[in-house]
Amino acid sequence: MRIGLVGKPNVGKSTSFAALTESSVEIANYPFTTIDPNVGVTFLPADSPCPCLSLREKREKDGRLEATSSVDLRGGSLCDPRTGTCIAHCRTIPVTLVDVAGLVPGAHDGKGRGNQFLNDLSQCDALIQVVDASGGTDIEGNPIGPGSCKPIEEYEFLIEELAMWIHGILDSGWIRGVRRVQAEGERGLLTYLNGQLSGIGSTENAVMNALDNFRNEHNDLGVPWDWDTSIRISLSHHLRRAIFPLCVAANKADVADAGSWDSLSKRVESDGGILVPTSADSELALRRAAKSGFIHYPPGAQNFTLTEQGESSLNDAQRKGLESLSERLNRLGGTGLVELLSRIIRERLDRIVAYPVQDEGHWTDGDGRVLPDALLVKRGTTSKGLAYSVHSDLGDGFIRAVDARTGRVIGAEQELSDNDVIKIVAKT
Ligand SMILES: Nc1nc2c(ncn2[C@@H]2O[C@H](COP(=O)(O)OP(=O)(O)O)[C@@H](O)[C@H]2O)c(=O)[nH]1
Ligand SMILES: [Mg+2]
Repeated sequence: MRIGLVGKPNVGKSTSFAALTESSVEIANYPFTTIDPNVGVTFLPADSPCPCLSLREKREKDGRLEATSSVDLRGGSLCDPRTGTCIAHCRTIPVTLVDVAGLVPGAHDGKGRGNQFLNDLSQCDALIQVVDASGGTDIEGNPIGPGSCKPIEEYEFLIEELAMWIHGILDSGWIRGVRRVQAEGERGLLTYLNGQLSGIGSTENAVMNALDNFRNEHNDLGVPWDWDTSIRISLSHHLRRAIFPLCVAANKADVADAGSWDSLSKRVESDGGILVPTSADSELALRRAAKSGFIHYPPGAQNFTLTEQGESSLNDAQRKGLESLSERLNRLGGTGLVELLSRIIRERLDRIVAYPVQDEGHWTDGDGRVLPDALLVKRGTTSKGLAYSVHSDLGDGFIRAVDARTGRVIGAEQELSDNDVIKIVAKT
């Protein structure tokens, strides 16, 4: 799973990236800080409690385990995640994040990092456009007074760049494509479009959707070889929507007027996206305070609490800083970043979590690790599909699967549910 952060310079992409991946990247109040994309991993809380909760309940009931003690630093969790953590049965799941810089006017024409930038985007499963909800920077990222630029303009600017990029790709083979349509009809059009665009992440389904909407918008299209540039640009916009649906972080919400993102929010939602107001700055401050041991701030929490160390060692200035941060969080309902990512994965990408294990009794892998992996899979994935996402050999040798919660054998084509624990039996 790979999610890209994109947007004009100086909106808070690198701040979001640094906060979410807890890594250090350059952050500055001037344009063009980032040249190459930063790639890192963030850990998002799973929606459902980790299955190690069920293990604990069963063992406590059988008298094999004492109830969780208040000094247990893991809050009762019994699993042993290979990546991420699990505290009080709140399991975190790794997601790759990319801070893709280089959006400048004319990127589709090769300006700035141009096509390299656009290619970086096409590697992502979903894109988050970070916009400056406070309107304090112009379209090139230069600081200007707050409220002097509208966030909706940033959104329109990006979708325009993406659509024009697609238009350029289509145009370069249009004559050849049209010949194919003359020979093969609608099927040829679909094959041509998907062939041209599969390199930037299109699928036949996406192209089909785009074509349906495109035809609904225009009554009298005529034959493709008569389509002029404006019709082809319109087609490119529909393809953009299908291939690069955008979600939006309305960032710097802490200094924006309430409601300054309302019209953009409506627009994004009518385009099938999600908008969440965010404060990347606050998330970064919170992650740092948590890393230093001053506060408890589990990922996705709407606010924080002071730790014992925080209570005893913070100086007055630090305490004041945290107090105002807490007020801000109450006002905004959290920093929004983890909420946005989680909603994209659940609502836009339609992912559920599955836990493959080798031993259906102990829920361990071959080395005795309890519930080692939490995998994000598309809703509708079958048990055999899960086998393939663990390893292609496991998929090729698939014999059957076992639902480790019930002990029942399940067939290759059975669809998984969120939070399933699955043993796969395969020929080796
Ligand atoms: N007030 C406020 N400032 C922010 C926020 N996020 C980032 N900034 C500031 O915006 C500037 C640009 O941030 P940066 O992450 O480098 O932007 P990028 O060019 O999009 O990567 C820096 O001065 C940040 O401190 C936020 O949520 N609120
Ligand atoms: Mg940056």
